[in-house]
Amino acid sequence: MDKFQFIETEKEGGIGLIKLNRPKVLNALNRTMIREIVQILEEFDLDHSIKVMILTGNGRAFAAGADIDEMADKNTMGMELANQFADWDRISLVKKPVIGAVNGFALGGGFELALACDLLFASDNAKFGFPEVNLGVMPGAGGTQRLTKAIGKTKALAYIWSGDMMSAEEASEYGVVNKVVAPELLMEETIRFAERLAEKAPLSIRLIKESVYKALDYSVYEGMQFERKNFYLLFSSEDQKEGMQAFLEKRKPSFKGK
Ligand code: DAK
Repeated sequence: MDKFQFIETEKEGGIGLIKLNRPKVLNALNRTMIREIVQILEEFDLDHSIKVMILTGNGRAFAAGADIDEMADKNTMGMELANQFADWDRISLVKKPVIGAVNGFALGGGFELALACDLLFASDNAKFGFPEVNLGVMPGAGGTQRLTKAIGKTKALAYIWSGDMMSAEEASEYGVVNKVVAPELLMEETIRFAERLAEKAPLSIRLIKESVYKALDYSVYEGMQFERKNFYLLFSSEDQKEGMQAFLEKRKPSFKGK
């Protein structure tokens, strides 16, 4: 596919791979690139052949933040009128699993993009951080919220105030990333995990994602009410019949996502 200027995409065995591709500027995110990322996430989300998406960066960065060249002369009302975050907000509406494979710097908007992924695998040389404070701004695409939910107030404030980078090891210790691996194994390990998810019942995977995210906003009681509705909903799927019948017949289920 060559319809994109700043990303590369591949489809293989149920997995949709998205690679940020401005390696000379460490995959700095300009508006077109953000729009392209959102466009392909939405396309893959509707593509029945794709079960899981992986987002990574070409070169030595996942993404070193928003493109500072593009951002430098922006003004408040211009950004508001351009509805700058409209594309960005659509990332969290993606229903299928999105796994981030962080291969180097994930800074500013790059860290926010990583935090918007459902799971993160990282190379042992990955570095996460919010350098906005050195530019006279602050995270604006979810950083103060998602990092705080992930690691708690005191650690989040220390990182966002100082702009210090978090190593892959620290990110793993704090539960920001699921797994840290050697750089040469990053894609292999990420794809292996994605392939395991791709074999599961797609509707279960989808409603589990939706239910788990409710846990971030709802009380336990409200969350459990929501969870129960999704649990019931799966009993109207063909895959529930297939999954349970296959167990009883001691064979592998063949899920259709219906
Ligand atoms: N923007 C533009 N160019 C960048 C860049 C960035 N964010 N990061 C790196 N580059 C460019 C460098 O300018 C350099 O270009 P040349 O000089 O070669 O032309 C090239 O990439 C290689 O970078 P370095 O030479 O600096 O490489 P080093 O290894 O020495 O340093 C570094 C790596 C990552 C520590 C350093 O490049 C760095 O500090 N980069 C900037 C990090 C940063 O401040 N990021 C921006 C934070 S603000 C939004 C969504 C999100 C946001 C805003 C809006 N909407 C949806 C509307 C988020 C805002 C931010 O991210």
